[in-house]
Amino acid sequence: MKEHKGTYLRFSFIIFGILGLVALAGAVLPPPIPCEVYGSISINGHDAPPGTVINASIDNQSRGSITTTQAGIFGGTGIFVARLTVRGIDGDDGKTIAFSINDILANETVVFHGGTTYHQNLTARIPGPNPTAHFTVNRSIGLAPVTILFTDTSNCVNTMSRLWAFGNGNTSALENPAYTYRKAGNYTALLTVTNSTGTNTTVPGQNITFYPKGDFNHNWEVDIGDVTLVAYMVVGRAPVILPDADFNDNGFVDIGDAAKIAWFKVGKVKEL
Ligand SMILES: [Ca+2]
Ligand SMILES: [Ca+2]
Repeated sequence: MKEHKGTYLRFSFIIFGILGLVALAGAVLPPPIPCEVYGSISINGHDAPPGTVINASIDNQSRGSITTTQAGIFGGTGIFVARLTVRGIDGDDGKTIAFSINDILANETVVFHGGTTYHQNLTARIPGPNPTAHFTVNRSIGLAPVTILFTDTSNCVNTMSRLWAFGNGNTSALENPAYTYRKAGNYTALLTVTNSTGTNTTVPGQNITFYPKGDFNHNWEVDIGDVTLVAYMVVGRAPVILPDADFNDNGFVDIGDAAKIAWFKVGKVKEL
């Protein structure tokens, strides 16, 4: 019995020993072979500067990172070039690697397969403030026809497109257009600017008012008041001489202009 007991004990030790080794082996199974990633790197379409930190993660857990030393590139194909090493853990094979660029999630991913070297360019976009459309005009009131200079003063980084609406159905895509209003009227000019962050339109817009030619008192018609005013200019009794009263384009307000507006008022001439 003793002999049997000793055999049994030795056998048990062997069995438990094997089980222990198996358990130990399981505990120290080598992790998957790392994979490596290299490529170009850009933020908002521009080369990311040196010092940019790229982090690789699987299941929201970091698996490795690299800090760039050149603009727009991380790693390369050379033997001694440092690449982004992604050290997976058991079970990572086939999972998605997400990348962050200075903590901004990159647009691209790759699938983890140990031992693979990936050429994967990375891009990220840091959202900026939404654009704010704004513009100025060199004048917004007067007598038609008149050419207005519009100047885009929007707060809009890297404007991709702009659309001017002059309030009469006409538009322009120029940066700073000059537009001639030929007919008297009230107009509301709008500017819409767009960049990668969004689009914005001036609200409520720029009111532009041009009265009919010769309507110096701004009541939307050439009346006796306007005729009288020009006559006063001619005789030097008006407070100011208005260049717009030079209807015959001879460089000053003279009796010819007074006569022309008077004839226009009574319908003897069709336009000023
Ligand atoms: Ca008038
Ligand atoms: Ca004149």
